[in-house]
Amino acid sequence: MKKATSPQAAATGATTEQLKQNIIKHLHSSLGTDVNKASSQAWWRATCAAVNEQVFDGLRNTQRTHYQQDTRALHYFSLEYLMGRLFSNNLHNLGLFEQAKLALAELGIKIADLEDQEEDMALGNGGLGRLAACFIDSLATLNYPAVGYGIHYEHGLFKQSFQDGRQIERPDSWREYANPWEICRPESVQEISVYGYVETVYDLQGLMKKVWHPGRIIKGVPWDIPVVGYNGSSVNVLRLWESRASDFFNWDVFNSGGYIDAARENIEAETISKVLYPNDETDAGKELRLIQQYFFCSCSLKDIIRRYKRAHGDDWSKFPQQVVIQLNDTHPAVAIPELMRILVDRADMNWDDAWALCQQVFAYTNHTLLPEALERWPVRLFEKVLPRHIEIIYEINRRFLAEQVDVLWPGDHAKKRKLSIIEEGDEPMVRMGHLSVVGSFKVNGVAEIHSKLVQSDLFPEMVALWPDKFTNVTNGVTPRRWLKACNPRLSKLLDEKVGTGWPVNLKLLSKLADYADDPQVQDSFMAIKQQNKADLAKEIKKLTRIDIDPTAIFDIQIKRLHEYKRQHLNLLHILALYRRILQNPDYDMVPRVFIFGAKAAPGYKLAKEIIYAINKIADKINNDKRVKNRLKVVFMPNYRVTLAEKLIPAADVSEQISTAGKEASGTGNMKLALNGAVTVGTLDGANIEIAEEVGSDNIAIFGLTVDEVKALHASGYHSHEYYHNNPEIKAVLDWLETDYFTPGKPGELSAIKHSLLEGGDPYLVLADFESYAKAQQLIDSWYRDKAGWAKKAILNTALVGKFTSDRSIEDYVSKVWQLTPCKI
Ligand code: GPU
Repeated sequence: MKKATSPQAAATGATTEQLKQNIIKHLHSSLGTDVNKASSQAWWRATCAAVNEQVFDGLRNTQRTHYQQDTRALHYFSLEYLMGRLFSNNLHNLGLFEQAKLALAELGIKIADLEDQEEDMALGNGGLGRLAACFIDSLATLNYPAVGYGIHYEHGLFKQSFQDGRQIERPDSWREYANPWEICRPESVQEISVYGYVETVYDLQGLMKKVWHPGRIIKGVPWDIPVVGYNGSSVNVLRLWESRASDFFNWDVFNSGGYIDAARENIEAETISKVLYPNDETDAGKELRLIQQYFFCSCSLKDIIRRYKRAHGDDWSKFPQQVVIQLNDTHPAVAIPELMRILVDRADMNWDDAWALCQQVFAYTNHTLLPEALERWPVRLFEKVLPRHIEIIYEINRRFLAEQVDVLWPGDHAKKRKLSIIEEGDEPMVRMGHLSVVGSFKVNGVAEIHSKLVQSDLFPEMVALWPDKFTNVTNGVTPRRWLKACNPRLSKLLDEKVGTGWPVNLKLLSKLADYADDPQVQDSFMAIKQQNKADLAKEIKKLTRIDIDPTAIFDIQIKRLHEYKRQHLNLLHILALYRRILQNPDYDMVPRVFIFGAKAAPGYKLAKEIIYAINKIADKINNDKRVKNRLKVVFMPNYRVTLAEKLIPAADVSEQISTAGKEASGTGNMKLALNGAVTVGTLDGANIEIAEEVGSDNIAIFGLTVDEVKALHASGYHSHEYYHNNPEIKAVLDWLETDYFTPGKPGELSAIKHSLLEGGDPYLVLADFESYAKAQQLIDSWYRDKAGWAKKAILNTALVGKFTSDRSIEDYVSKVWQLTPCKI
């Protein structure tokens, strides 16, 4: 008997049919092809176009509502947005994924094949850029008026491949054949200036004025990427600026007969947004990078001011009420003197009023304590590129030192030297962190411990000056992408056990804890993990030709390659296991596959040596019959958002092993725990808060604490002692110097050993080795107890609801932004 169709199912049927017709329509009218001969590319583009009909409706409604209600809005300034693919994310957030899947199936198309047509939008390096992407998803989902501002890089993060185990970089051309999700907005073009000189002039009243005569004018062309909130809430925008030569400038050169010169000027202007700097947490200090920073900050501020003036004219009094700007690290800190310049030089506001306004608008997030990542620009570079801004920075600094520092610490020159925005020396430098703190009304770190260290170690005097300025907002990740879309099997189980509200109320997952001991739920949960692992095993075979046992423990370390993240600690432990197996053919261990994903900055030598070593050692171990499949090592090439979405649902063990005090927060740790992986981790960054949430039975903590790290450094750390006192450490380090892993070429892997011994082991790899190996033993013994492990995995998923980026955004709203949601 035929079941009566529910109204909901009927509506779904209608959308499916509608989608189908729309896809065909776009195949014809947008792609100029038809169902019989369309390529997967064409099908994908036609489907995007069909989906965009709804996206653009939502966008128009949202923008109209925000305009009519004249809402206060957040402006997120970030050099990086690591968006990944938008296809399935947009479908999920619009609630259309199942319908689209069905519609395409009826047309004989597998949706997964279409997903693979899309290039990742990789306009970022790592955690900082991905955080920005999660935040704009949450802002739209929670109906907060917000715009993300950044750069429309022509080339995102390089693509990685391996040649004889060494990293090769190739350019990323994500929009070579156009990107269906972006809209160019020529009506909102901005022009900005760089170079030139500053003239001092006096007006009719005899008042001094500074006039900047720019050396070059550059056009910023905005591209808007709609950001679709979950459940058809708001559709916000990510506005990315592309640089072009200004028409005015071209015309000028052209008229003077310099046709070739004009072409060259074009190329120079276009260079600004050409490529993302691939350095993660290192200050490159290059002129072009400073110009990138200024270019997008200036375009964005002018865009904000244009919108404000449309509603409020020349009355600046409501500006701080309407506008809040979040600086994603110090990369956009030049926005502070730029707003001062606009107010003082262009709007003729007096300094005190302008500064008061500025200090109500900016807030700054610090993402690292690593000294090499704290941005400093040579004063002489600033003088050349932004001659007016350096004057403004000097004036901000003069007043800060006279009116704040000298008042609290009268006559204390050491304090002034330490707090000055200008660092004195042979090459005077602008300290962008200092500038950011002085110019902002709030400063936050990204996990509890990190925020404490920002206050105690990085800016203690600033805290003394402004105790209320400093706060914490622990990072989070969007559960829409990092659970619902990437792990559909687990999502379905969660829908059944805790209801369907969890994607927007992640704390609901805690209901799953009630089932942690339920054998049936344990079986379902682990069966899902097993299926995800089988899928990943196939992917690994496809990408690396390596066969792995899908029932082994999948132990995953995915993140940028950095000494402080200690991929080499993981590697030394792998070598120790391998050695134990060779020394004892019956060595008893649960089979384990160690999986890495990591890009190294192209100029970071040791990081690249570590990649090479992992690949060489993997090669040896994977082909050694004596290992009998107890151990496999896989380095997945070209780690990126799309690969993370395949790895994370299949992880049993999550490696979060940074030296305590070095990882500001981490966010991969959250994604892996959310998908039921058990963390092996140090008490660093957000690991500490994850441990608090899941409890000590469900996480393997090891290693020195922040205080112990400090004490060890203070008392004098000698890595040699660990080398001489621990035979296993000595053996594996010496092994690296032989030609065992690189036949005929001894010493090819010795860079790691040298950095740990002669190099002094700055990240305490050897000091933490023994404790790490013990934690790994614990994981091994835990895994042998099937029910016990299932319980731990379930509790990880159940108890990490805190780490949704929705919670982070609500924290920012209440502690920093003071926004009101605006229902569309
Ligand atoms: N982070 Br600064 C980056 O990914 N890139 C950077 O340039 C800087 C920081 C990361 C932190 O290392 C990581 O701990 C944190 O979770 C992430 O930012 C987001 O806050």
